[in-house]
Amino acid sequence: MSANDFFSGGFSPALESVDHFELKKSYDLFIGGKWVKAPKQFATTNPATGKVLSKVGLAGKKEVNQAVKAARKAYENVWSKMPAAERGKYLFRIARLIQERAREFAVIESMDGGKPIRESRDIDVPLAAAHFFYHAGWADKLNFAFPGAGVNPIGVVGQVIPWNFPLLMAAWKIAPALACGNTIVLKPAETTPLTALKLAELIGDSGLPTGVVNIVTGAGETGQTLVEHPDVDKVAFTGSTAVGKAIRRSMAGTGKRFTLELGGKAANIIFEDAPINEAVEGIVNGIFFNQGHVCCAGSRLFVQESISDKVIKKLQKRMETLVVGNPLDKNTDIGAINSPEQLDRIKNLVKAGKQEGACMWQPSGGVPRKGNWFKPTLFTECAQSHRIVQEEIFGPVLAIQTFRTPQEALTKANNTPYGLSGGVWTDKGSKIFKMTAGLNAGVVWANTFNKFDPTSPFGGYKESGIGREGGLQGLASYCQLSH
Ligand code: TAP
Repeated sequence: MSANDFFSGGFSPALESVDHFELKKSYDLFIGGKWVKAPKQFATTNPATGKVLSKVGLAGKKEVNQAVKAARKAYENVWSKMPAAERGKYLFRIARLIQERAREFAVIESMDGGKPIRESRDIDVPLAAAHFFYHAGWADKLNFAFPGAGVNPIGVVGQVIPWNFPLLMAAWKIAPALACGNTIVLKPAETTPLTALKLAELIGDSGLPTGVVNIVTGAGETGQTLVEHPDVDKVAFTGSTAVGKAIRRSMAGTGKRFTLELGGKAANIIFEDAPINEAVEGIVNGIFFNQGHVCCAGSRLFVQESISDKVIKKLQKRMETLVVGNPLDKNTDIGAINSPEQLDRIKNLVKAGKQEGACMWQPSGGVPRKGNWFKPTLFTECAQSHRIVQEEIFGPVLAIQTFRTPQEALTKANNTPYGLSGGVWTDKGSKIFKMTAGLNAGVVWANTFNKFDPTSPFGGYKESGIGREGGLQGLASYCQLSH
């Protein structure tokens, strides 16, 4: 496929080059510091073109067991015994290596996952490095993080991550676990294994003692084998609520520690006194960032009735300018949908939205002919009971409702099984305090959206999960604290 097969929004293509790194034809599993062949392999494809990028190993029971054993050995013989300041040095080294190879990681992330290069370059990769830097700093200061407490590692941690932020989610999981003295077996998502495997290469280059980090690729079954392994002391899972519930059931009675970071259906609430143009940018960023494949996406918009016509008109005008196209083009705002399965899920929920009586609008621009694409979409005339209002779509689809009073906005915003994130746009500080305190969500942004920082704990309530990642709260979940 040539650059011209993609829709460019009228701009000349500004393509990121792909000749500065090497993708191997196939990748094995990273176990005990070695590359171990799996009995079977599966292909990982570029969702923008449908082309196979590489083949990766499918880890079965034997390989997962081998990885857990390697992690146990490294835990007992090396990592838990190493002076904390030495552990910190490895984390600093990994952080710096990510920075050095940032361009390579960004391009592979966009090719394997479909997200725009601007986002992988400016958000995913720098934040992944920032997570290693942040946790490197804590490694020898854990007694100051939890004053008065005895701080010990937990042991071997089984980590399972989703496909929407593959490298960043790996960093969120690996950095705090290592800083606290644990060893790891990590399973990336089936559709986006490549940056985790590149991270394995980098970890090898960093000289990290063998077996401290093991990376096993595979599908859901590989993840299940890992989280159910009897020698895993803690499970850290990020993914859908349905799988999170199944994992929690399977862990009942095992005594394993766990954190579950699950789905969301965030409310983005715009008051009539808000700075409207900024709020419109916040709405766009809230729902169309990463094609809406974001757990904390502002997928439900609540606009105060008095300004709803104005906001919707401005939003539609802005949506007309969004470029949907080649993820490697620096002009692209919305890249490819991660997989045909996810595209089907989006299409089914959009169909349900229309059937249930909501009113759909999409901009006039086209989408590329080949690959997985979905136009940025908004729905008005939505009811609280509509599936598009209640269920996580995980795509570039926004459900809009209106409200008259702050209390009405809060009641509607909290009427979902989820409780991950939210946003409030208003000129009044007092309203910000009232709304943020009233929203049943783990993370709430005021006059901004989708801002992430390693110092800030992230996580949800209700069906959005249990536990936090980032900040002191995230650190605590990788330690055994005794008082
Ligand atoms: P899932 O289908 O739940 O998959 C997540 C991971 O779990 C993948 O690696 C998956 O492997 C694996 N898996 C599947 N079945 C499993 C099982 N029975 N036992 C153990 N592991 C299993 O989610 P997804 O579609 O990849 O990701 C989207 C979801 O993640 C959304 O709901 C989103 O909101 C949520 N998410 C939440 C957060 C936070 S921080 N709350 C952040 C990002 C995403 P395969 O890929 O091979 O199926």
